Amino acid sequence: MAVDALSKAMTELEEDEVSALVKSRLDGGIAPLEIVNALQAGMVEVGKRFESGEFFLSELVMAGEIMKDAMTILEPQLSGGSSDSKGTVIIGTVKGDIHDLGKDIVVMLLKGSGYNVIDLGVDVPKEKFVEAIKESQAPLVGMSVLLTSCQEAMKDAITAIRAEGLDIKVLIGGNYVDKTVMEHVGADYYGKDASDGLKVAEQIFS
Ligand code: B12
Repeated sequence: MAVDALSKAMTELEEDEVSALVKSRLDGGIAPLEIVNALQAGMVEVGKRFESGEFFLSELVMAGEIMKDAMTILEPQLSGGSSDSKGTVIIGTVKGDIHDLGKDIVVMLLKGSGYNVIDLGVDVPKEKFVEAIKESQAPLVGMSVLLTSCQEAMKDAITAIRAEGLDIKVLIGGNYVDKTVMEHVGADYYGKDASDGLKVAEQIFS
């Protein structure tokens, strides 16, 4: 199958080409989440090249910067939607993990769909999740993880939340997250992408 031009430009770290394609696709009426999917596919390839030693950390950093610029173009479309508040969702990337681009897309989409989002940022310790849930009384917390080495930190955070007896649903997401990870860490839901996250929120707040 032919590789999408935007995915390819992302993988090849062609900064100008990425922003030009993002803009032209938006102008052409392509859905922002479809554009995100193409960027994400390009990122997965960047990850593979990093893993195989073809790319170094500097290229990973560069890819992150290019993605951030693309998200700046996409943000008004993703988070500019509704102004009414459907409820509060807490979200954060788990302790030890500083990847935030995917989480930020989930945040944008939830905001754009009318949710109030408390974004705890990255490298979030379990205590911070617990504190934010107690303070806000939110019924849903989202956790993001990209490093397999941080899966236990996610489990610890969920265990800490359950130990407090808090009435909250836990939604997890990240590049490798699936049903097995969800069951292992004791989460209630998992999402493969931002729109899965939105579907879970719609279900909980309906
Ligand atoms: C860019 C990048 C970086 C950037 C991050 C910049 C930033 N601000 O986030 C930088 C350079 C900082 C970085 C650092 C590192 N990285 Co890195 N990184 C990547 C890369 C290439 C892309 C990630 C990304 O942004 N993708 C684009 C977004 C849009 O996709 P996404 O994150 O998957 O999010 C989507 C879904 O997963 C989902 N989602 C995500 N979170 C959530 C949450 C919820 C609730 C829901 C519903 C959905 C959801 O929705 C999103 C939108 O659709 C990945 C490769 C990959 N396969 O993912 C490696 C990767 C994750 N990194 C990796 C590694 C090893 C590292 C480092 C350890 C490298 C090093 N030697 O220092 C460090 C770790 C730093 C740390 N402590 O966290 C490995 C992890 C391997 C593993 N088994 O754990 C990967 C997989 C690369 C690889 N194949 O080797 N990285």
